Amino acid sequence: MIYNNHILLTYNNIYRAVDKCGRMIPVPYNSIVCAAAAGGAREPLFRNPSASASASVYLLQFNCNRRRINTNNRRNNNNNFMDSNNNMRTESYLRHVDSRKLMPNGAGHIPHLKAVILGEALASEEDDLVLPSKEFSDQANVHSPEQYMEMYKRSIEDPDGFWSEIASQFYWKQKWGEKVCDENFDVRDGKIKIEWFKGGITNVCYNCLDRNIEAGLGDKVALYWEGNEPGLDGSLTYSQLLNQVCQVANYLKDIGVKKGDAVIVYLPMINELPITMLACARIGAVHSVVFAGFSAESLAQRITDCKPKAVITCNAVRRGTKPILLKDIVDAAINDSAKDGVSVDVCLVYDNPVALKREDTKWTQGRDIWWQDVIPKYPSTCPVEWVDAEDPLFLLYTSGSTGKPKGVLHTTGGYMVYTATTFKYAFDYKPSDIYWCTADCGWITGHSYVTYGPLLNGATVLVYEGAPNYPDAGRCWDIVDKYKVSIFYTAPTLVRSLMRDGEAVRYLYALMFTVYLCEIDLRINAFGFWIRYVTRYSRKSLRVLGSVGEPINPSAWRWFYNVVGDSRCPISDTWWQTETGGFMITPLPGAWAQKPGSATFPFFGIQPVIVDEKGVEIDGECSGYLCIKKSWPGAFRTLYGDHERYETTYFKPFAGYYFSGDGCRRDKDGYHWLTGRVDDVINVSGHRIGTAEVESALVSHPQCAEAAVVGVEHEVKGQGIYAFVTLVDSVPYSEDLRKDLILTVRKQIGAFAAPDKIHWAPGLPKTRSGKIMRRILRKIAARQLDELGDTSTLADPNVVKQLIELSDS
Ligand code: 6R9
Repeated sequence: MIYNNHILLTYNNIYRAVDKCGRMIPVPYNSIVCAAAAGGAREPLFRNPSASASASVYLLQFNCNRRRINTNNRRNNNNNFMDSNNNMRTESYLRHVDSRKLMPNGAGHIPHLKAVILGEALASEEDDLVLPSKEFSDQANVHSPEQYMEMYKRSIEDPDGFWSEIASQFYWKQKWGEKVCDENFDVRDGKIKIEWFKGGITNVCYNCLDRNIEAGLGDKVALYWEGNEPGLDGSLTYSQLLNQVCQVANYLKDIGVKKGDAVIVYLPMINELPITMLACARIGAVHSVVFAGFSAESLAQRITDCKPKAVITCNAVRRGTKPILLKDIVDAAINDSAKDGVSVDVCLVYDNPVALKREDTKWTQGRDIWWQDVIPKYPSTCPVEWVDAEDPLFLLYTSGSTGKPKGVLHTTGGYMVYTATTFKYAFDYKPSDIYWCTADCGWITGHSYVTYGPLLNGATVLVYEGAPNYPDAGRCWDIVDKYKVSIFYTAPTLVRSLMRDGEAVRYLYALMFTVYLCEIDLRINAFGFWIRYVTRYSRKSLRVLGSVGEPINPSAWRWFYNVVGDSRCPISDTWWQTETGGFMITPLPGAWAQKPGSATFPFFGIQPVIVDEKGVEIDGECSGYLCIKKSWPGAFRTLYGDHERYETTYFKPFAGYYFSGDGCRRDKDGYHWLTGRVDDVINVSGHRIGTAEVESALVSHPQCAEAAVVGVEHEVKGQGIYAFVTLVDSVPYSEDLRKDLILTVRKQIGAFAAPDKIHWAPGLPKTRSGKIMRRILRKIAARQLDELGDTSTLADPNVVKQLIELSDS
């Protein structure tokens, strides 16, 4: 049925229209009747595969009766699921919903448009359940809410038993001591301390490679590598990977790198990056990977802080068409750090002739050395340095509220057990999977879920060097088809940008559709073929999708689910942080229904609590600050060289808890909805508003592609809401549209949340990992243009200039 040029869907007797961009628009029932009566209906356009299915819909509902806030319950062991005696307070029960009665015609594939629009038309996001198929659940590692609850209950009631059973699946030269976990999580009781498997002697590299090879995986592909240029690729089996890791490990030992020494790695996404990380782990050295997009200044800051024995880099890399001269950046950084008294004696440089010729690479004799000239000469076996579970594995710098980056320190045993387990369950990993995570190893996601988590499971991992939209926006799906990728893990920002690139195509679809009605679609269909960025690829191999890095707004979630995953693949929206080492709140894809935009429930052993500003736990349906009660194996142990800052930032704000810095809402069914960093919370006339909430409302407008909201000083309200808005391609800026956007927010959140200013933004200032740099937006909003700070880490620094030019438009 067509309504107002939109495609109309019905579901649960609620009518929604789908606009040209695939977004939902509520439609009053009367309008539909009118539209149909006026001849707007054209049947049959909809097929509903589920209408005939006899499967029932189960709604997982946790009992979240709102309880009185009890200040005394902070320090006992109860959480959302357990009572004060540690019994399962929260009974899970299944509310049985007869799908055949409630699922009307209207959900399902629309044959001619080949778009999939399913399960979107529900009254509110909270009730918008997307269920895994029965086939998926049947084969899943955790296949039901009951199985999850049983395992979760054990992980909380008997964490030592739960985690030591899992840890025993790994190789330990010597088993850990009496205590599986030893912690002080409360600053009031002294120094914060987290230790897991202390006294246990192991090695993560050994567990990733040697152990898997001994188990018969020597010939299995460990790493596929896809270059920036289509056609440039390679692969390494587990045995080949071990050989190369050993050669690098032997070289590092030869130049004097010892257990506990730091090594800075500044490499692009080539196999040599995980190889170097594993080589460091093998000899007990502490790697500190710096994303090869950071400026010389940032790199120098990190070199000065951790004083590495060597820096490992590459002469240059191509991302898209752009060559980036990494060695020049390293040279400048090493010069800078020398001024601060920290000198680097060895710089190992991988020769990447595709991006830059050897002879064009600037060279410092005596310090610089070509990777290819030395590494192949070293033996391909190397004895393992056995380390304590609490010896450091790596340092990863992450930005804090001050200018000085924080060196997040992770140790060996707990991190190993935790990343492996989270990977297995959150992605429902099976040995036949081909896994691709688009993150760079310069971020925590690349540590835990490109390198360690997957390799510990003996998985086949794809490493992609290039830009996701090079040579066009179909590259990701081309790669998925080429390698038969079955698990695809990415960031919402990538989802949105690929979704946006598809917009032009959708306008064309609308045109094609109109012409189709006139029965002359053939030629236009042929034309449409080459620009259908997603649907021209099969993507049949995909089984599980994943999202990380920021809240995924429901419309991006739906596009990811419906278009990329063909409404087949559950999405694991994994909430976690550099500090947490691994997933904290995440769907287990076969176990329960998802809600678009919600990270759902805690992983095993994780006790999330929501507290108010006084640090009082709030139960049931609520919003507040997200904290974690009790430690988990993957937690970071300190900030390198600054344990005090560690305690002040994470453990002092709410004594007795780890404070995540994120806001969170728990809905009536117990689902967790991350609302963004609390430093991004705006307080307007006493109303606390998450920037992510306003952004989500703005992007639900059909003509808004992306939005970023910051607070600005406001004479009357304290803070005002300032929204930067990127429109869908080719939509012109207009006063009417501005009003309409404000109205959308008023409607979705309330008048108090209406933006005071809409600032048109052709693009938003993002880091190369895709995070919006709100610091810059705040300065632009406040017109403090001389205080913009370092913009060199932006993916496109020009964006800032454009925004300033549009300030008063
Ligand atoms: C893994 C990673 C951590 C911050 C975190 C939160 C945001 C990450 C999220 C998410 C909502 C998710 N975040 N995953 N917010 N839903 N699924 O990104 O680590 O770079 O340290 O960032 O990212 O705000 O506090 P990191």
